[in-house]
Amino acid sequence: MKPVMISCCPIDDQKPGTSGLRKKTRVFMQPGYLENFVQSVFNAIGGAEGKTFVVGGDGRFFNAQAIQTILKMAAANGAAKIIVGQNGLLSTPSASHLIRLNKTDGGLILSASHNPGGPDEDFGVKFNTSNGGPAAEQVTDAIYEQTRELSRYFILPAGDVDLSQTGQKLMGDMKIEVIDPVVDYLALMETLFDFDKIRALFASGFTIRFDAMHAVTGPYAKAVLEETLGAPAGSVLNPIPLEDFGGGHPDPNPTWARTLMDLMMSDKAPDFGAASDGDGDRNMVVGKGIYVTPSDSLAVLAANAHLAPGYKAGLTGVARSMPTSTASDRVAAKLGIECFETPTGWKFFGNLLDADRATICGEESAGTGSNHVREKDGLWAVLLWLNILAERGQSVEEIMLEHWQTYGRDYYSRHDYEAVPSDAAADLISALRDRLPNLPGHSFQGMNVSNADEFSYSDPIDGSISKNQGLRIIFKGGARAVLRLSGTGTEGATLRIYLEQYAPPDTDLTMNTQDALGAVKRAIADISQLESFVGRSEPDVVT
Ligand code: VG1
Ligand code: CO
Repeated sequence: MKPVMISCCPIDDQKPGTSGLRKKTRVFMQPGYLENFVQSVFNAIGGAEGKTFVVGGDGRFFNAQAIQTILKMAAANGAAKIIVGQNGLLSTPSASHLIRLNKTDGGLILSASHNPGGPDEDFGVKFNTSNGGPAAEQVTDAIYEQTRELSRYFILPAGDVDLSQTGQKLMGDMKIEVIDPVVDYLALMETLFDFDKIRALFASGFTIRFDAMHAVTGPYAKAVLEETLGAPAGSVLNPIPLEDFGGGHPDPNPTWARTLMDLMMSDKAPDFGAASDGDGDRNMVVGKGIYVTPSDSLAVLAANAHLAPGYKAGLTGVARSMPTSTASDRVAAKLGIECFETPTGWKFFGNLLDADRATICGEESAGTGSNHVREKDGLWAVLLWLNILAERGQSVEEIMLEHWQTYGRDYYSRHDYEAVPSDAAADLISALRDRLPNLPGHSFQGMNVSNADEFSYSDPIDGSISKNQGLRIIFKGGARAVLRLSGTGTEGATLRIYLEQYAPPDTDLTMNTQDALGAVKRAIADISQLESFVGRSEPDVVT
């Protein structure tokens, strides 16, 4: 069978965002649209000839069809082998692991992560390089350039491959290995955590509810938590991946994981609650009656990681994205290790992890991970929490209180304004950018600005510079507001306002978060003229 060359026209809207290319599913389903991007990936990395890739996705609508197209294109471009998850399923962290384990040339992950799925919702494609991590900006820039000049792509006119059974297949000359998505991932987790201790914890009556939100972590969580660690059947909620995630947003935050939140705040709450997102890289952690902000979770995991076998030797450093609270910086200082502040998006942690400068990384958007893979990893975070709970024998609430009494507490919340007209959002940012130099020394709603700038990152490993990564306004008295526009949305703009207020250990550590942030919220609304640009003063999503 011979590859067919198809003439096509360049497409100008395929610039990868924070995490790959995300569009409405129907945009991806247009003839040639996915093909254009996939061929551009192959071209940007010097061709697919003789290479091996991992391919899988979160099972959302169009996943199965897109995988068949990618297989046929990889075969036509001369790829030697593709490792693909059974039924096309792979969580993002397990794809990252498989890329590393099998020393492949990279992988294509099909997901729009926490965005809803279905014919009228979102789809996405992400390219990860041979270190297992999301392609760095230099690579995504090269892909984008290709998409805008492409004139032809290659595809094998082969029939679809049956991905429902594991085993070896052939497509033309290309090998296809269909694997169980869970096996290698589970084996990796066993090397990091004390499974016996966690098993004993469950055997002692400790209860958990893990909401897989009808997304890809269902099969992983069932295999790990229920079948391996002995959590009773039914501990994993919504375990079956559905093409439309049952109509929900597979986004583990207090707004979209409402059912779990309500349960955790009720008198029927289990000891531990957790949820994960569409592609399994995010996690939400909730104790009985207490929500743990992702920024705090990162800090607690960093402070206690040495209790798990995989991190017994200690951490080399901790990295967080800029909008993430500074809670983990204080842990790093106490441990005497480096801490790093990177732009939003996991791709910026890759160099630090590869160079062993950071062991644990995290983002305020419910992403935590370590050097075991090059992606954030939802189930990994849950297992590290369980290992810590098993070792310390305390509740989540007790652990949080002790942590705050030691390090102080960062009251933290993100306010999202969704579907804002793109022009209005851009105007707000540019007007605020212009005002930044004049803010320090002035007071707004009783809050005094001490510093204001636009974040720009210089990568300590390769020296690359990433500009325009968010506006930060720092106030006297330990408050901070950060504003940036989302790079993962598919409709209009999403304005993210990140609010933070530090409370030292000897102050009130048990305030209501939104109350504690009231002053900084009012100050930033005033400074940014929020209502006059956006026409609203209350957010759509509060995390
Ligand atoms: C969001 C989050 C960011 C995260 C990214 C991808 O990006 O803020 O922290 O890395 O999603 O996560 P943005 O540009 O919309 O703020 V996922 O779980 O979509 O792979
Ligand atoms: Co995700």
